[in-house]
Amino acid sequence: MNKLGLHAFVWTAGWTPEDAAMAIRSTAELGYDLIEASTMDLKGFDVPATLRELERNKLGITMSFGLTSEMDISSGDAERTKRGEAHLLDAISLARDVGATHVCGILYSAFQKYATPVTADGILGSIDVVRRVAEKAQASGITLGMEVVNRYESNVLNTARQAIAYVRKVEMPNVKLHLDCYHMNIEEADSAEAIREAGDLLGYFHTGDSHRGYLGSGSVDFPSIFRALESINYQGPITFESFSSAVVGQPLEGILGIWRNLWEDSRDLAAHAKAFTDVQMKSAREALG
Ligand code: FUD
Repeated sequence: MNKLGLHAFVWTAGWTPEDAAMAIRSTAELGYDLIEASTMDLKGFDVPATLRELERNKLGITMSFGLTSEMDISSGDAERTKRGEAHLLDAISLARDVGATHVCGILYSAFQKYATPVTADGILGSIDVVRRVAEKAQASGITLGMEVVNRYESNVLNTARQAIAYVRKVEMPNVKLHLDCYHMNIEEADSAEAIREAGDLLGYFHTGDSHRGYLGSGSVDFPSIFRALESINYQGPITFESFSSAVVGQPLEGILGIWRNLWEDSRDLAAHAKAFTDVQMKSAREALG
């Protein structure tokens, strides 16, 4: 059974004990199974408060983030690669301490717009680091999701096919693809076919519409996406992600280009996404029966 999740930025860009309590309680109230905490900054993360609220609300947790340019493990630069590896290892410790099942996002490069393509050495360096990080993650039962993002957010994994090749080279059972239909809508010729190609290598899935607003109000073909997920018998998390300038703040606002409000009411947006996803999953199950 897929666990349904909600990205914490639907509620708040912060993670003070008060932010965490509000985001976790609100996510659980709407019937989600997990919250995806965005851990761009590991230092501000209050582990005891998070654990207490997760327990109180019977909610699971996953984590996501992207590396900064100073931590770019695909840069081919020894210092930056070392900083990136240290950061990834710290993130795994944090994930273990809060009981996160998955750590995902742009873990393989910087999370930014690049001006030049990645080099072959850069990719090999990234794969080596991710393999070592995955070994530590494996000891705590954590799956790593390599998020395939559009060309403006990384120059390494922009298509499912690139990610399949990357993950096969990492050769760790807990390193999987993390696909997101917002990004796929930009880069893939056929998003449903890309999901089918990923098959068993798919470990995490983000839903988001073409403008990152209300699900179903943009141009993503959700019925075909959910049928593809059903056809590969995908059992991993499905997390809804949406960004509005009312919440997001820097650095994500700048990286993602969130310049306008697509919604005002977090609760209404999140409740709608849950109901929309339930309907899509049910129709896909019935269609493939
Ligand atoms: C970025 C994206 C996100 C990002 C995450 C970081 O475009 O899709 O999934 O990696 O929000 O927490």
